[in-house]
Amino acid sequence: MAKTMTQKIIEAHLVEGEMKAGEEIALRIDQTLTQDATGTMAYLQLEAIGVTQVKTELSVSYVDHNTLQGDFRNADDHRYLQSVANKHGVVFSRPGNGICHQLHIERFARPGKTLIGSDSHTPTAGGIGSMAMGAGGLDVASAMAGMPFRIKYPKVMGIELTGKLPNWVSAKDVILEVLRRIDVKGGVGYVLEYFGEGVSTLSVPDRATITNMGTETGCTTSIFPSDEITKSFMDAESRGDQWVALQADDDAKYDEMIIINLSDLEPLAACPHSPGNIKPVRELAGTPVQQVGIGSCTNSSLRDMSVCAAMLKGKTISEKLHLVLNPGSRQVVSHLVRDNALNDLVAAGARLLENACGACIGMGAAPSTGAVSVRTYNRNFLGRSGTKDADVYLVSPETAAATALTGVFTDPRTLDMEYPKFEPPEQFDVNDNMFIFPVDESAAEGVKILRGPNIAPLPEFNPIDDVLEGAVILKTEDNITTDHIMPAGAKILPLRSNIPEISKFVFEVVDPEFPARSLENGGGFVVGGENYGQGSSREHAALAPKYLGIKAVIVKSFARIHLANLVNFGIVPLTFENPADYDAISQGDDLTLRIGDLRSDVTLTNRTTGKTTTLKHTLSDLDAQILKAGGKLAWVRTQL
Ligand code: MIC
Ligand code: SF4
Repeated sequence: MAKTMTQKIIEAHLVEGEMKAGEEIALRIDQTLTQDATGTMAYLQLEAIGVTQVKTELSVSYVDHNTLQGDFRNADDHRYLQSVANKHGVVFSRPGNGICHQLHIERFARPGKTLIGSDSHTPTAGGIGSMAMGAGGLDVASAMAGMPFRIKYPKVMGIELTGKLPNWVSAKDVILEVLRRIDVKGGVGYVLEYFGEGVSTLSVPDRATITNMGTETGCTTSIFPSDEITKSFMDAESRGDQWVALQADDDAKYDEMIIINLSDLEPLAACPHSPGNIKPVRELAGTPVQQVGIGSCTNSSLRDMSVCAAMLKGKTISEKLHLVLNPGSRQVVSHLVRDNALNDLVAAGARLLENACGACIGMGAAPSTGAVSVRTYNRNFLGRSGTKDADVYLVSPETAAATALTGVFTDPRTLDMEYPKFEPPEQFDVNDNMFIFPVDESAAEGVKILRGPNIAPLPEFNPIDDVLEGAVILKTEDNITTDHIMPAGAKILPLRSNIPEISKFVFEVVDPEFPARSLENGGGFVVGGENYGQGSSREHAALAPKYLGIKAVIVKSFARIHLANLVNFGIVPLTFENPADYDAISQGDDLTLRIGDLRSDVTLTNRTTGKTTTLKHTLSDLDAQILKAGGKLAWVRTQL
């Protein structure tokens, strides 16, 4: 039978389950990655599981999110991460080396391999043909401990690319076009698989931009074929020997199909406050802009930075705005220095930030009050920039640089300028000296793990009762992101290793009284709409509400990673059988939920209104066991 790339990789890694849409399958995981903001929890959990050496082919711990080091807390986390990596056989990427996804595709990702990462943009590695998925930290810790990763067997959406991108239109516009068509929920349950003659016109970093931001469609992951272009990229990274070919069979069947003619695309922008709110840049042209950001894991490759440098060369950015740059890696910077492109950027007035996530996650460079900020990043959720009333737009590097020059939203096609052509180098500057490779297993016992006062012990949770009672502490709308549930930014990110402290900020942008109200009520329930928990993989969005006593979340539908995180931390995820039942519940209502052993539907009695309704769930028997045990950590311990 003809197969898609997804089917080929799954078949080669299937440990349990049947390859049928919607069935739970377990996959062997070859590689893992973590970053510091989710990593401290993941390694505390790995320690709690009690495995001495990781069982994967490769596990890498990156430091790129929490790099401000405003006080001892971030620095302590980094020290912990370095020591724990060394002890357990994990490669450690030092702060300053770059952003995890850019580095992973440069140095480690491989076609045909499975990768899970405690970051929702792990699918970036799909640009090189890896089946790379975002997951909660505990799932990544379990994979490091050698356990398989469980997902619902995905459907495959074939995205056929034809034609060739016109000048001034680039990979970011392709993924913005995908988002224009299917929005932030359209990918749920699917792998987005790219194929067609247009694929060969895109470089690996271009493909990685597309798979990176594919996350915003809610998909399980996105993947490109591994072809001659992939091979030359890997050759240029001095690892051509790791290349293998991968593509779908000619007559492979897709569950869904989209055709995009690259030649027809134009510069696009995602408007506030959703990556799926797409408009052509020409319709926004002329809007005054106060900040431009170029970089992040979506658009910080050498190509992206070099094109911007060529556009800014010999010019000065508009005095009406600030331009901040966060390059993806030291390799990128080293080339920019050699080509004098860094000088072109800085001379034009760009502010050079660290090779890290930076402004993308609100770590510095927050826009001014009510500002319009135009960024090459992948998310523009409310408040994520650090300024609640800022309007953040997501665009290509070309649109960002054009806007930086004029001070107003600018379609780059309207500039009086020749389109800069970029030729990728035949050989990249490979320098792995900011990776620390772990000591040999025999020496691991002597490695001391260094902890600081901000690294609080993991909270322990009890098994769950058959009947849950309490009040609706919060009722929310559709598309609540994990940035709404557990915000990040310079104030809150340093608390990622300290659940009691970070829980004080749960739902801060929605309702700052939430934590106090939940504690006063002895916990209770959250009610929500469609696509609850989209966005970041941060398990703190489950762990911190659990710590505040949240017992169940009842919504119209869930996003994949958040649903898994709720199970992992013992919060029961339930959905309304009839979406109109959502309307019949108000914040403050007292509820009784008979969950039993979670093998069947759940009855909800609203003690305030007297109404009884049925709630559904999609939990497997294993999920039910994990939940009843009080979460995955408690359950895993019983298994090892
Ligand atoms: C994000 O882009 O939202 C993050 C910050 O990278 C998160 C991870 C986190 O919250 O630590 C993600 O994408 O998973
Ligand atoms: Fe970092 Fe932003 Fe990428 Fe998340 S989306 S990994 S915060 S650069």
